[in-house]
Amino acid sequence: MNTQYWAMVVGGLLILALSGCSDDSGGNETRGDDASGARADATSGRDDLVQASVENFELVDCGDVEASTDIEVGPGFQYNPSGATVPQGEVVKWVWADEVDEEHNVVGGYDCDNPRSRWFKSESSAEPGVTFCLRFVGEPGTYGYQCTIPGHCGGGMRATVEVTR
Ligand SMILES: [Cu+2]
Repeated sequence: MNTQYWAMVVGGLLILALSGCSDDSGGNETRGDDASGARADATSGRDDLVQASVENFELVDCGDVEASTDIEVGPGFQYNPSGATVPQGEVVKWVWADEVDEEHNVVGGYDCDNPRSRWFKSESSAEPGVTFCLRFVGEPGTYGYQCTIPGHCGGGMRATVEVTR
């Protein structure tokens, strides 16, 4: 065996070792989206809100239930009332206002940068009279929601539902 042969073997091993190390980083990033589950609405400016999870809400068909609280969606970037209350276990019904002229929706989470569509998400609609119903089965406390049409939440289209005993 000559020196050239050993140089080739050592060189080959080096290349293998280097390529084996090269993909250690990356692929493990966690993002502050729905995948993170029950993370607090940390940047929402509201530390009084319940750290909810999907189990706190039950999507129901508005045709099958009697809602105990109605909230109007729009017109403009608002829900009315913005601070609704509902007894625990009862249903909130969102109704798209007669004057609505652009798309809105109802999505869990108060932080505009971190909507929780996993908790609940209505359709996006610009149709007056559209409804969305949700039974609040979680612990008493204040729950946030928002409109995720770009610019709406930042423009003020977010609100809360307080669940009472
Ligand atoms: Cu909207």
